[in-house]
Amino acid sequence: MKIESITLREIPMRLKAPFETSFGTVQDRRILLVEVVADDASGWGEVTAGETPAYNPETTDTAWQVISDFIAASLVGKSVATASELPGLMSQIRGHEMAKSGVENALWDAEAQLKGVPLSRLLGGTMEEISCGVSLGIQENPRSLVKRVEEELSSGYQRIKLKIKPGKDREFVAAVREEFPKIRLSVDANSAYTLDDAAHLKTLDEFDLLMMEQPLSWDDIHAHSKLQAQIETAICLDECIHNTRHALTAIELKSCRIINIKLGRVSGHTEARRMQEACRELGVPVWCGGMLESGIGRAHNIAMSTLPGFSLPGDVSASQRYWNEDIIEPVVEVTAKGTIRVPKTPGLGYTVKRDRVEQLTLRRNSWSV
Ligand code: OSB
Ligand code: MG
Repeated sequence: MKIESITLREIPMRLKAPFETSFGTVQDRRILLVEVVADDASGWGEVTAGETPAYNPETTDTAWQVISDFIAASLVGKSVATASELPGLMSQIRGHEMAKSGVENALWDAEAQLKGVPLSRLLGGTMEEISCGVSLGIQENPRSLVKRVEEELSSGYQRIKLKIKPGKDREFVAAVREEFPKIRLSVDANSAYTLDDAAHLKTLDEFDLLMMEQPLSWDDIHAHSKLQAQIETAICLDECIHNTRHALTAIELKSCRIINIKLGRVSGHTEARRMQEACRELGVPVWCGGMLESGIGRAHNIAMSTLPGFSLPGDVSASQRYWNEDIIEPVVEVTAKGTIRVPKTPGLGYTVKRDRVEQLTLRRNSWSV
């Protein structure tokens, strides 16, 4: 495949409702889209960086700069046999995983189209349907949270994840667990606690949670091993894990029993695939996390979730939970039993609404041979 051109765009997309986590609230997303043309196929990727560096160090603007100044020009004109060669070509760039992921994943889409296969199959995925959960932002009070949970359960979602932070944790989890004693329930703290909170976090053991996601510092695998030794609930790492080495370190240190894989955080499909395979060999379940993606990022998440290591429901849910109008057709829909049927057409399996993207584009950069 010869990389003929790369186009980077920024589009604004407003979430239907504000989404609150321990690190802040977002409603107006600033999303970067990458289009790579290779051998006349056009593939799309999404940069999943946030607007601020509160989840990880990247932002929409840092990704724009890194792709513009260090990635795009160096790749245009290059020929590769497969998209899995791209990490090698970007290896001199430290970090900036989300910037790299947007570019690499676009080429994976193009490659799948050129080969006439669904992206899920090109990646080695085997599932025809994936299991879905939802991530609920922090709510005003326990009562309003219970109401939200009820709505999501009636849509069929198989697992509910509650965002928590100090002061908005135990009481909220207790209210949901009391109302729904049997559901698969998780919490995600996005690094809001320290080891000093170990005794408090241990009190969540009684709620029979499927997992507690990233309670401690975003970059501290070691502290999580100390916490995991003190609590029954399985810790799941999100922010700490950027590559397979990190995953292996966390597993060896017993810092977690589950890993959340996000394409952006681990720099793209090549590394995500390697990580799920390594985890599978060690018997550690993984699942696909979400970053409030547009339909393009969502479609990549669906393809990745078909790999055999993804044995728990992901934060991959219907387009209509996020957007009044998505940028793909058809939009992502969830069945009454809380699954998404994996598309069978070549590439991402959804069509990018070019006119809509064009209309929304705030800035654009293009590189071609
Ligand atoms: O920690 O999983 C997270 C959103 C933004 C940043 C971090 C996280 C999240 C979510 C939302 O939980 C998942 C989604 O519905 O896309
Ligand atoms: Mg998380």
